[in-house]
Amino acid sequence: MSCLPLLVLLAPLLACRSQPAGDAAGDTGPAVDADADGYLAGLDCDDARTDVHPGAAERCDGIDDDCDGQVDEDDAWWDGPGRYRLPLTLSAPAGSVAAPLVDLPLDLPARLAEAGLDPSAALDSVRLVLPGCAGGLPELPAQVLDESLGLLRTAAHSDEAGNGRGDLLFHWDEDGDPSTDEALAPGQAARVDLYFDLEAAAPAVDSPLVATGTELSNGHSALRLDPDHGGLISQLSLDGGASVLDQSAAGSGNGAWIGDWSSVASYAPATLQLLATGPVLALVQAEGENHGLATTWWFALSARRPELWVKSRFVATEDLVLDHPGSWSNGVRPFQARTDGLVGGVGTVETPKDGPPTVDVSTAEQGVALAYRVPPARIDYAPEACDANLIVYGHDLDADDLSGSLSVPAGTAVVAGTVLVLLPHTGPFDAARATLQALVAGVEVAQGTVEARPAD
Ligand SMILES: [Ca+2]
Ligand SMILES: [Ca+2]
Ligand SMILES: [Ca+2]
Ligand SMILES: [Ca+2]
Repeated sequence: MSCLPLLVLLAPLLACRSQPAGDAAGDTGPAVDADADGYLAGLDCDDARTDVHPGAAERCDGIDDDCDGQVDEDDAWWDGPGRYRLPLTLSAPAGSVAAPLVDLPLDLPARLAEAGLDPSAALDSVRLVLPGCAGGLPELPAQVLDESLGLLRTAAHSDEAGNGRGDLLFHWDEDGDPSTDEALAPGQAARVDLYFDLEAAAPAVDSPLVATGTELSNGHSALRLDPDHGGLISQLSLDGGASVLDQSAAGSGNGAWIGDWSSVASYAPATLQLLATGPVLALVQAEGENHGLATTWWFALSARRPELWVKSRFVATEDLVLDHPGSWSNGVRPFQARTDGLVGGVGTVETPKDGPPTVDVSTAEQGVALAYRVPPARIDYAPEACDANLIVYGHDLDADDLSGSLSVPAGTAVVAGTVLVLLPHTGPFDAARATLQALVAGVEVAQGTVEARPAD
């Protein structure tokens, strides 16, 4: 084949490439750019506005800003100053929970770097907006935990403050109106857009959360923690009713308990510290030491839900030996409770095939249901044991044989970080079972790709 026909074909293309861009405007309209936005009138759907042109940010303003023929399409940008947007897709658990709490681990520098963008955005510039101009792009209250605890997730996670990594917490709210609680239907997916790199502060939010170092309440649940007894729960009540839970009065121990009947956490004082408060979540840390274990508990209550989240971590402060570490009487207990407000209540333990084990103690009027969101490595239930209110126990130690004794060097995380959900409820457990299981399953969040806002 000769090269000549190919050269003949290429000649017009080469000629076009050498022309100034403006000379090509004859095909698309008059060679004027009245608003000087860089787009000639034939391409610009409004040549009198510099903020309207192909590639401009589509905003919820009743006009077609980006000249694609669609007005206020679904991916329109929030009319705030945020430079970046990260689409989030929420996926509902199998059960239904009104206004479920969502905990999103967030690493902004990594997400920006993936998109080839400036990775310096600050974590505290994050805002959440419901997409869709028809809904008015309502902003959802959100809260960032820097130096994250990985609150609703696995092992303890400490993190340098101010490095753009942390946890974002919010409640799903379909209409952005916190006076109404909507559920994600089982299997439903929903989108929220996370905007960041904003200079404007988030608007103030009325939050029902009240938090001190020793008490948390939100209009649903009220929690009291006792610093003289391990920092543990001395009262958890619902809707002003009687207490459904009391750890500090437990006779045989709470929390860390390793093979010594006298090692009762509630006999040891603890230091309580309010780590975070509102608008979404309040979080108290209780630190203590008991029989060779440094114990830390985190108690979290959110603004719109009655359940309490309890995370625990126990670390050996000296070389320890656990005798019979697989035995319930000598294992480490991440949680134990008495339910003094439920005298006459009967414990119900369920181990369904398709969900997490749950425990409930209820009267006909009220009760408290419990299940692990993040269980310890070993978990068991002993409702038949001498203390009928022993709920769950276990530990995270990795050992081949838990039938003998187990050496635990100082510094070992005996319980590396469990997360228990406590759901106070009215009526019998039947009414609360599905909610508890959905809480344990949690809302899944898929992060999309970071987008940079187009220029106006
Ligand atoms: Ca224009
Ligand atoms: Ca628009
Ligand atoms: Ca458009
Ligand atoms: Ca609502």
